Amino acid sequence: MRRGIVQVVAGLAVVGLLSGTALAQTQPKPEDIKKHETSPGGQYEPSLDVLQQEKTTTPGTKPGVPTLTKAEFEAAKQIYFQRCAGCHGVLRKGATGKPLTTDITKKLGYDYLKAFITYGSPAGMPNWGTSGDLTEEQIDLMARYLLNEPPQPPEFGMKEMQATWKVLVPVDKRPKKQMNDLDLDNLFSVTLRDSGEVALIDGHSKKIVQVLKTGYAVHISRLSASGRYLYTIGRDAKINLIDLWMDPPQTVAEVKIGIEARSVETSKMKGWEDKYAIAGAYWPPQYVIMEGDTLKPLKIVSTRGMTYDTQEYHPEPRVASIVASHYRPEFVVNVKETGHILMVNYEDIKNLTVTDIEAERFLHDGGFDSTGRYFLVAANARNRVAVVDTKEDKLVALIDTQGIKPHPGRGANIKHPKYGPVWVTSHLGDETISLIGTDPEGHPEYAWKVVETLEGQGGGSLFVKTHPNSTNLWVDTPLNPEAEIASSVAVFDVNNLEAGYEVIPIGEWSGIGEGVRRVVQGEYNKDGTEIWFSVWNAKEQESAIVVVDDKTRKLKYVIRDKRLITPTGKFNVYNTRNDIY
Ligand code: DHE
Repeated sequence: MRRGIVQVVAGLAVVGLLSGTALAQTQPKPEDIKKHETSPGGQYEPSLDVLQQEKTTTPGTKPGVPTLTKAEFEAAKQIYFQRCAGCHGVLRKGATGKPLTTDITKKLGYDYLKAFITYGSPAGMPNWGTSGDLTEEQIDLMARYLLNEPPQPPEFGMKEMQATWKVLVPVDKRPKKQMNDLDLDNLFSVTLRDSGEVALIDGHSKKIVQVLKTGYAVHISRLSASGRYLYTIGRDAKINLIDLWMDPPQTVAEVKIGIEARSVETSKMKGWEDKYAIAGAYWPPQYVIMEGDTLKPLKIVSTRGMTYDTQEYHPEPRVASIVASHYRPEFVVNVKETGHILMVNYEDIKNLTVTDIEAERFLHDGGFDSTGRYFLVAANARNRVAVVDTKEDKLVALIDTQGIKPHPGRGANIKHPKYGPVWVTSHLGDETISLIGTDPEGHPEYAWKVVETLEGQGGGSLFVKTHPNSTNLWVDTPLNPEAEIASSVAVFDVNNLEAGYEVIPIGEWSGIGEGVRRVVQGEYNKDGTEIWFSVWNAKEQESAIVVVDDKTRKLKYVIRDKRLITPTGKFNVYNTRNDIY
């Protein structure tokens, strides 16, 4: 279960077995039930949907431990990977949540576990029972499951990778020049989350050019430095390499680099354009360097190792965001649970050099400042942002963002009238929008400090966005519990931030009447004259993309098409390959 059981479990493990009084304390007083409800920030934790399907061996039963039938064990395992592993780890050794290994759970006992799963805790453990997310039978099952040894999911090494690797169109059979008449720089790759596809949409006509089959629930798209190749990564760790020069664009190679994954990137350093690709996995905890134009896996590196601070072994530190340095032939690999930022030099893959920067635990998502030199990444469970200088390969600062659970996406770079260039992040846990100074040369007194905070519509924000040609700062709130806030966005005038925000009712503008119409992730066109928002409904409902004129903030176009199933992330080719945001 997610964060929370945490502190209590640790405390009780020290004291020993639970007393009756302690057990009673897990059941909150009726007037305190509300405090146990899960916040939007608490709900936004990894669901290991692919890993739950994997075959694992069922550990044998031990004396004094409740027996589970094979079917019960499978059902409990699925719930665990979907709901609990994101915080407590695949092996139950702890991540943002504390460990739930059997030495601890046995001391806590069945009744305690059951009550805790039912009511959650104000510290962050979701109230699975009282929220109605899990039934009483499921909670009974989970309490018994936690008393049994956890299953060990399989590894995924070179043999497994090679077995999935396919070059569908060999390099010498590919076109030598662009064969279609698309304006590739203004093409958008749009994740169709629940259909396992991406849609390529023309930025001018707003027509879907092509829908391509991909891995399961693609997380992000990234572009090669030349703009020719598009890489997508599914949650199932499947990468598709799409050649945008073909008519129509199509997948030319694919490979699976693990079982659960979220990030992919390609080499961008001058002289190394399009040469390598890299992807990071949640399970097994590893990153993989591949040939850029074929996806041939070349090198697998495990991220298992010591936490940066207490220097204790962590068996499953996931790979979160990865970006490509513009200053050195390096990838910046963010290792979540142990808090290391790895500068992986790809000049000599056989004798790999990695500069390991101690940063902060629970690194998640981030982006560059406006110069492309500094990389800012949120350690979201620590309410901090770490800043790395990619020219010097050094940590520059660790900044308390003054909000709860920063979640920048790649962030937004605005020119502040007083503080100069600043990078912006919003938060999952509250309405704070934090502005961090990023100009140590021109504005040294403001560099790497929160220079200002703004108040947005509320918590549940995932992404902020602007463009160098715009003076608007857009802030979404798709995970806010209020439907009206989740289906609209706030927009600030960068030159008059104190005036507050204007609310733009994107969900309403979509013309769709059904569903929550969560509005997620603004993405600009190449020129920065319009911004696209996804209106994200459930799979069986209608979704849309709403295009807003950036200058007038008025509706420009609504893309409604039955093929647009659960659109979420959108990646403009030009902006993505040049790190413009
Ligand atoms: Fe994301 C970026 C992980 C849920 C949409 N997400 C990222 C990155 C990571 C990550 C590590 C950075 C990748 C990079 O830059 O290399 N996301 C996770 C999770 O672990 C989490 C919390 C739960 C899960 O089980 O996956 C999660 N993410 C979501 C969603 O539910 C979203 C809203 C919808 C979806 O499509 O799944 C979502 N994540 C995105 C998007 C980006 C992203 C659109 C890229 C934003 C950008 O502008 O770069």
